[in-house]
Amino acid sequence: MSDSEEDETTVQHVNIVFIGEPNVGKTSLIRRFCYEDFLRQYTPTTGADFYIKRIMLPTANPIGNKQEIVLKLTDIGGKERKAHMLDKYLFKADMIVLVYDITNAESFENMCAWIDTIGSLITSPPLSAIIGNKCDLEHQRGVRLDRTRQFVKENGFYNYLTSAKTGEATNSCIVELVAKYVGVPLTKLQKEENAVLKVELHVADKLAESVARRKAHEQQTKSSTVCLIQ
Ligand SMILES: Nc1nc2c(ncn2[C@@H]2O[C@H](COP(=O)(O)OP(=O)(O)O)[C@@H](O)[C@H]2O)c(=O)[nH]1
Ligand SMILES: [Mg+2]
Repeated sequence: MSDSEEDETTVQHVNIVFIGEPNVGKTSLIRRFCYEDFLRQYTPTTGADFYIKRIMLPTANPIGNKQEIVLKLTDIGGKERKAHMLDKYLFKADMIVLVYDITNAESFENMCAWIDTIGSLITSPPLSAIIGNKCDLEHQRGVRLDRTRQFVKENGFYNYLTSAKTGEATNSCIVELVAKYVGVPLTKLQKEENAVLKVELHVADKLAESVARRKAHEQQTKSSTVCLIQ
């Protein structure tokens, strides 16, 4: 095998659509995953926002090549269930993630309405998961665990508990879902390795950002110098 074969990295695009009631933490989960940040104040999402994040996964192929996954994360505003654009956002979804807030029983019960809406808009909904977010507020839990288990069993969804606030299980749950989608079983070690790779990519993104900022600043300084000369 040549070196170039060994180093070969395939690229795959995966589109995950996040839906659920307003205020459950969809935007916070995505921002935690993409930028490692968390905002306390609530700014409702209108329409939809789109985020791109690259992650590396091993391949199912035993030679051990890596595959780059370009993740598109679609963050849909909680009010979009009744709006007319939802079908457009769902049309190209490879995965749908339904988010509820574990302290808010209504946000859990309303997932049934979301599932009905999805069913009425697309014929064969893709791989889906539910995420119970705000698990740092376990002491305020308003959704019974047996209710969640029953729901997951009835609908055949993957089930996760996360906290966008503390970061608990946020990254691993998204990485695990993507790995399931592309058909790669992840060992615990690989999940940890991936976390490291992701951080490296994040740092690389940040570096690229600061280089771009510096260049823009230099450019500005140059043009203002020109103005001064003129
Ligand atoms: N305690 C706690 N608060 C959270 C968590 N995730 C989001 N929030 C807060 O919940 C509110 C709504 O979050 P947001 O992500 O905008 O919800 P969205 O409408 O579903 O996108 C914001 O005030 C967040 O700071 C979490 O895991 N724990
Ligand atoms: Mg939002």
